Amino acid sequence: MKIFRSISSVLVALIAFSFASCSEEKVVPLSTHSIIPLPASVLDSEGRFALNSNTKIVAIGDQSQMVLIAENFKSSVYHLTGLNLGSADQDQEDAIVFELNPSFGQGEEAYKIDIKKDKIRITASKPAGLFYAAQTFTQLIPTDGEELKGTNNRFIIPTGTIEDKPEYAYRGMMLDVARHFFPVEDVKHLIDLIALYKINFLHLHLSDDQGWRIEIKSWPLLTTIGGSTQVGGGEGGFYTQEDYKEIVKYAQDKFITIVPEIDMPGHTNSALASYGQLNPGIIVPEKGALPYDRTNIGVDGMATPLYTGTEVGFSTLDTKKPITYQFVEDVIRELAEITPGPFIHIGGDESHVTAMEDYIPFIERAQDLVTKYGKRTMGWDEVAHAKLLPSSVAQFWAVEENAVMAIEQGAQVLISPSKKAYLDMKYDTTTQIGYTWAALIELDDAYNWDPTELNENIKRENIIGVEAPLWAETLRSRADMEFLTFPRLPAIAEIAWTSKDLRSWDSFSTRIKKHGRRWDAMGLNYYKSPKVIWD
Ligand code: TNX
Repeated sequence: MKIFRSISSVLVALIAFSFASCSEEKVVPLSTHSIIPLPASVLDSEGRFALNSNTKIVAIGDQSQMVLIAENFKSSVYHLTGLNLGSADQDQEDAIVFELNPSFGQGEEAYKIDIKKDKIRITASKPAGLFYAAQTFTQLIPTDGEELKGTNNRFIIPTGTIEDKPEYAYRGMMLDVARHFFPVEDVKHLIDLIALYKINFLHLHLSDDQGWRIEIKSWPLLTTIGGSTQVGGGEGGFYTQEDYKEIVKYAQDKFITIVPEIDMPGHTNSALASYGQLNPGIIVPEKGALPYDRTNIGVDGMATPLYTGTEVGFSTLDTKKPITYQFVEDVIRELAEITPGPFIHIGGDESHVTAMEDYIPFIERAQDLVTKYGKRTMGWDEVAHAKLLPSSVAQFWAVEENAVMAIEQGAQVLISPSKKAYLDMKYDTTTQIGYTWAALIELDDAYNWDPTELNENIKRENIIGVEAPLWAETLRSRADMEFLTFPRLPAIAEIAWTSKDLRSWDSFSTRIKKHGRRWDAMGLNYYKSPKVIWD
């Protein structure tokens, strides 16, 4: 009897289900949609909006700013649905209205999406907010983008209201283009991907021992010699200043600010190989510490050999010679001229062969030069040994005490703990690429932490935001870059965007599945973490 009852209830449920799916499309309520990063507030209401070929886009507000938002949005909708949405000037029914309203308040990046049966209204006080709203909205469209649907299709969006704003102002990713060079097209591709998750800073690690990747007109050998190779001895490459400007502009259109890094005074072999004048030639810390024949490194003023290995910490600029500061100033000046964003990153990590008494004044002079050219200094946490300006930012990656020292000097910290946020760490022991020196970082490890819980002296108000660095010693292709970045980057993006009390692994691990389906449709080479039950 019991069995019969349960069989019949299953049958009833099946019939009800098939009836529902024939007569009307199944709609996932707004609050259970798979939005990443999770918005601050989502309220359901009874009803549905049908996105279809008659839906019009209406843009209210300064048109010079609105065009970009509307065009970006239309192109995302087209790629997901095949619908070619038209525009209308008037606020009207069956429209998605984007409204730039300075009195909306709530901060520069906040937005509201109000979905009613006959109209969707998206409001923000700044274009960035509208852009983020568009990213959220495209995640609501019930398709994986698997094929271009015919224009007769309707896409049902549940009604309700989303109100949202980020926890942190800086939500970043770093790409190391020095160890392996990535051409402009790969960087643009990465920008497209991270913009979907409301990342707003892309830090480019433009120089290291193995390669110098940005044209500096006053020191041309940096790229012709210093940029000529990479880890493993491949061809290398570099961005001309025009290439760099193109990346900056492309990123800007997706509300992403480029943070250029020139790593100094260590991690500079590519510069020393290009210009021997920068080589102190006295640095032989201990026998065997240099990863190559030290014929030249030991000779003051001689260019070093190019380096294609993966050791760190063996090189340094000559911190005592005036020519070094001419070099640093030229590089910072040229970089500042082509960088509209507020930050220049001076590196400062792992300068193991620079004596502390030389390191400190070097960092302070570099910081002064960044300030002279109108920018704020960023540096890896070691820079806190120097006297930091309150406008400077120390990027915590390894030593908590350094981060605390920076805070005590009035500077803010950017949180990139290598044990949690390093995208070049392997997922598990079977991962083919990446490193293990900091940790193995599975998807739940990348998700289950909070910047305010690392150290009691690193408090919410000291933190500018979160950044996930992708070092590239072991990466050889765009596919490798994708594999280590996804799905961990969305996890870090949620830590940076969504307030701590709203986040949970259970919820995230359910929502990420839907993204996996879209990534499949895009042909993205992501890691199918066993921590998630993928669709
Ligand atoms: C440490 S993180 C480095 C990089 C390496 C990375 C590899 C940091 C500031 N320095 O030079 O690429 O480890 O994981």
